[in-house]
Amino acid sequence: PDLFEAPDYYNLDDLLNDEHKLVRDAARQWVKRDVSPIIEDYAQKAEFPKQIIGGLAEIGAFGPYIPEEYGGAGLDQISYGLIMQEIERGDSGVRSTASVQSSLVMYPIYTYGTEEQRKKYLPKLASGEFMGCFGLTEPNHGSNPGGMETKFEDKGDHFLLNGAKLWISNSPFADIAVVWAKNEEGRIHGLIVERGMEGFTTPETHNKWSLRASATGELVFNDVKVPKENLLPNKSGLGAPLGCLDSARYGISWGAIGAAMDCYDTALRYAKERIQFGKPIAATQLQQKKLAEMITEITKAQLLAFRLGQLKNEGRATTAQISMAKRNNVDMAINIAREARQVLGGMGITGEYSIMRHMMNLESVITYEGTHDIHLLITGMDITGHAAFK
Ligand code: TGC
Ligand code: FAD
Repeated sequence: PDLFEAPDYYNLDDLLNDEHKLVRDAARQWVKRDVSPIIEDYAQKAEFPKQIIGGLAEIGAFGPYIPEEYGGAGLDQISYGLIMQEIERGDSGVRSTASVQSSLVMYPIYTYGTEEQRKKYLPKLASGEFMGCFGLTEPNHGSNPGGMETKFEDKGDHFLLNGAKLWISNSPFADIAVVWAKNEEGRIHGLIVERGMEGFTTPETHNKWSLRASATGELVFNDVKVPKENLLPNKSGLGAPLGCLDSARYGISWGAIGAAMDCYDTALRYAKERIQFGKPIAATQLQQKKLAEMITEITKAQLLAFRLGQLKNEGRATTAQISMAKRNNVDMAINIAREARQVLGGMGITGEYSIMRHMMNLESVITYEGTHDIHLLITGMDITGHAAFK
């Protein structure tokens, strides 16, 4: 990791301002120092490295674009993207923790919450004192969250919540959960559920071959009494959770570039050093094809993410534009991981190098936050006007 040089084939740095570079470099240094040296071990152990929570907060990874008065870093969307890129260069599971905290927990509290909720939760989430998770997916409803069965009833002085969520990042250790559930009329609302509420449990999901350094689990609600002041009042309907996904998916479109960069950088260095048949394998046409295509795809993905960041800064990025970038960039990264692994031959399957871990992680990234198929269907709907998933 000490030798890492970020690919920047089209001089993208010229388009970044001083703040972007400062934020990016701080994140890069931190990942190099505190994440890369330990992450393989934690992935092998299938454990989230809790000791990095403070560091994530320090580099502004918890609420990068949340205003400073609520403890956020007050940065723009390009800085947010660059932070995600650098973190995912280390590990997609660590980036997941940051994505969830920022875009799926702080964003809905900031955007749909009351002033009291903002003041109560946001500063603690920004500092990492509180960790959050986001419960949308259910055992019977993944790509189709609108069919959710988790529900809450108005009991006068409180709500009574029942149901279950599956595949929830950070759930096993989260202090709070932003949970999406239907009221008596079938309308979706967000509720803040706190650890310790009676009837609320968070069993961990074991035996994952992917995203092993991130904790994943369930959220189970058995007659949980949720205080009325924990309802997010300012938006309801499926559009509320989908609005959070727009922000997280945008961050992932940058994050995937980080994983791809690390695979490319590792493969390039290895190819230059590895001698077979009396010459570096980098001097063979077949390995050059792999490496040349990798840098081409990374460059295209960088331009897509950068332009999307500009549109986001102007408040003009559409859901369909975000879907295109998430889908393209994650697919780009997983393909690069697969090719890069082959460049390393047998060494590519070991934990001595990061490539196989990235490759396995990206199998989750291509599925969560809307599968590869669903994002294609969102693009299809946008250009044809027909929703093929209905
Ligand atoms: P549809 O009828 O299209 O829309 C329902 C309502 O929502 C509105 N809407 C949006 N609003 C804001 N932002 C968006 N992005 C929106 N997209 C749609 C829409 O206008 C409508 O409003 P209204 O007022 O007319 O009711 O909904 P649908 O049920 O047909 O579904 C559309 C579909 C399939 C695209 C959507 O359900 C979808 O995106 N499915 C994928 C599910 C998904 O992405 N789940 C992710 C779970 S979280 C996660 O994976 C975290 S991973 C951890 C990490 O980030 O690291
Ligand atoms: P399904 O929806 O059952 O899809 C199965 C297959 O069918 C997929 O290939 C899909 O593309 C395809 N398919 C579905 N519908 C159609 C259609 N109409 N046309 C064609 N093909 C279709 N969720 C959260 O709420 N919070 C989290 O923090 C979170 N973290 C996650 C962490 C990990 C490690 C993973 C793996 C998942 C996480 N998820 C989380 C859940 C994730 O968002 C879902 O797995 C994802 O949305 C897909 O849902 P599913 O797994 O139920 O697959």
